[in-house]
Amino acid sequence: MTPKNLQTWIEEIDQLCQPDRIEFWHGTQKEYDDLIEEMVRLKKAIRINSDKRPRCYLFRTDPSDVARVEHRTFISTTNERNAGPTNNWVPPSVLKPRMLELYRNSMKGRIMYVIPYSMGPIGSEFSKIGVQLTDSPYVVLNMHIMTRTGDKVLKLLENDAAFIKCLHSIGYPLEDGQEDPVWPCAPIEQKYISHFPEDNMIWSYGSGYGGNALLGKKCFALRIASNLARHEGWLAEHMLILKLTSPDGVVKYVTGAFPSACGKTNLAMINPTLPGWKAETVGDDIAWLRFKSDGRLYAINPEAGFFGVASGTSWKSNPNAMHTIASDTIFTNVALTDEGDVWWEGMTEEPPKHLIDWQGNDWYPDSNRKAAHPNCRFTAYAKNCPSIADNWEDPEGVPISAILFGGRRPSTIPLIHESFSFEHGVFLGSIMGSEITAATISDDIGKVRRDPFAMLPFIGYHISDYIQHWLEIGKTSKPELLPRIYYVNWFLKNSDGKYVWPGFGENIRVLKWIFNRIDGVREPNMTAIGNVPKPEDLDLENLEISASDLELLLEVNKSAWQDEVLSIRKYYELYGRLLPAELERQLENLILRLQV
Ligand code: GTP
Ligand code: SPV
Ligand code: MN
Repeated sequence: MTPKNLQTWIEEIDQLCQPDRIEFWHGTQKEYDDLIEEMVRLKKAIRINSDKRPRCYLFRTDPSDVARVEHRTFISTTNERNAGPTNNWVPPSVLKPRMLELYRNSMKGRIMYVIPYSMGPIGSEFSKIGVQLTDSPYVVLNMHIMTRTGDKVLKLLENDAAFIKCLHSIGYPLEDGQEDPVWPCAPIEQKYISHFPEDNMIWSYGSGYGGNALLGKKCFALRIASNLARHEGWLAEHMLILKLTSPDGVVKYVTGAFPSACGKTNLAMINPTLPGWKAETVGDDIAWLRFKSDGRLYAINPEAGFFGVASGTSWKSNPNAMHTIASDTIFTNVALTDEGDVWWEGMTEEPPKHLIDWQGNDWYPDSNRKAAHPNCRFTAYAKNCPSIADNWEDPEGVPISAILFGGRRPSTIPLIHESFSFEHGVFLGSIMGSEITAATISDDIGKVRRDPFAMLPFIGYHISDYIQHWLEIGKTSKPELLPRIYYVNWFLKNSDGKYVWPGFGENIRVLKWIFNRIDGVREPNMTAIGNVPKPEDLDLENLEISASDLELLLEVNKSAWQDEVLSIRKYYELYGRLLPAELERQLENLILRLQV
């Protein structure tokens, strides 16, 4: 039985969007198999050679619909103040009528799917329910992998329980007899990824790709959830969750906030190169965190799958991901080999002699263009990951000992530094910067931008209130129970423009130092910006690294930091008079320390 509040909403959207018919997603494998078969029959999906990769499929999107569209993403609050300076704002009184016009008859000629889904393990006290209405079968298939879907979730909505209303249309109605393109979507200026926190509602129109369309992910689990978290006293963050076991059998959990395409999935699936260390995956993109009565911060992964960057993923860099995507995976915008398998840049050292590129054209190594789109992705079940932790679905979550911030910074930021306190850690989160990656559509890819807490595109409210919320939540527990905060940078480059740090499995060396620091076993070098390892305390056994490279990795260059301070000062102007006093204090202290 459909709950009455859900039924009423479905009828309203049915009237508005005029789909040919409505289908409920029950969440079974059979439905998934039937729908994907239908996609293959309609030539909207390509079956990957099942001898190579059973039950895997390739989708190719329209070249205009390949990543999140930040400039078309809106936080729609009555007052502009509540969206703040980092979000695009249009008031609901303007945005709703504009979008209603677009939604009118937008599902003609299509099926509207009703997908009840849970973010977080079903029935966990910390999980939340959404219902997505969508006219995109691709979205349905992806939601099936990325979230817990179907009847078991619908059951939780009995008694008219509240849920997040998520409306999605690709914005491409079909008239009778009109031919359907392979990837229908609306032109960029008609795309809207809109959030109405006052109504707990998401309206997405015109895009079928990733975070624009899989509404459980960035729209719900970050933008809407960050609003709920702020009022309910918890945190919704763009973080991986990693379980680490030392050779002595001691377990610690760490989270890491790195901007899009900056290494979360890779760190979450790290294959440690140091003997005796074990790493297991709890989550790779989003963490919901809250303090429990023991005073510690606990995290759950609200997702059930990975929507991971394929580019750069190889047996060498991320074997756990390669195992995960060996079957039952949806690939988007990757290249196709002559054997009917998938390929992308970085998967093998030598590219194949011939490929079909992500747009369906012949490709040769001398073609002078990428065979796969830089933001090509795999959608795979978390449960298929060989490094998944056995307690990854623990409804209580896992206790966090350390939080890592990081990003792509070719200079200035050392390999690792430790904050002096929780407040200093919040300051480090606020000044995070990173090169813009292909995970968003932008003309500025490669330029460094400030991306506080890796949440710039995902904070659903005012940035100052967000920072203040972090500061306040830190006061709800004892300092010694709070997670320690670190800043890492795997992406330092030398004067030849090459990465100095080998990264990937070797990042365990940095994690080991953190592990020891938490236990208070190693004294660090105290610098103006934070605590840096003494070179002898970084385990470099069996790693070839020159003395000059090591110096570069651990260096705090005062003149570069003088420039950094000016840039932070400029960036803080964005906050205006709402800059939290603690950030101002931290910046002044940094300036003083740099003068010594
Ligand atoms: P989103 O899914 O967009 O949030 O990305 P993510 O943060 O999960 O990034 P991911 O782990 O998918 O990595 C993105 C890219 O960075 C891939 O091409 C990786 O190969 C590369 N990468 C990840 N970790 C490292 C590292 O330690 N060193 C270097 N050099 N590259 C890395
Ligand atoms: C990101 O961009 O941070 C992603 C990919 O994880 S998407 O789901 O498209 O947001
Ligand atoms: Mn992400």
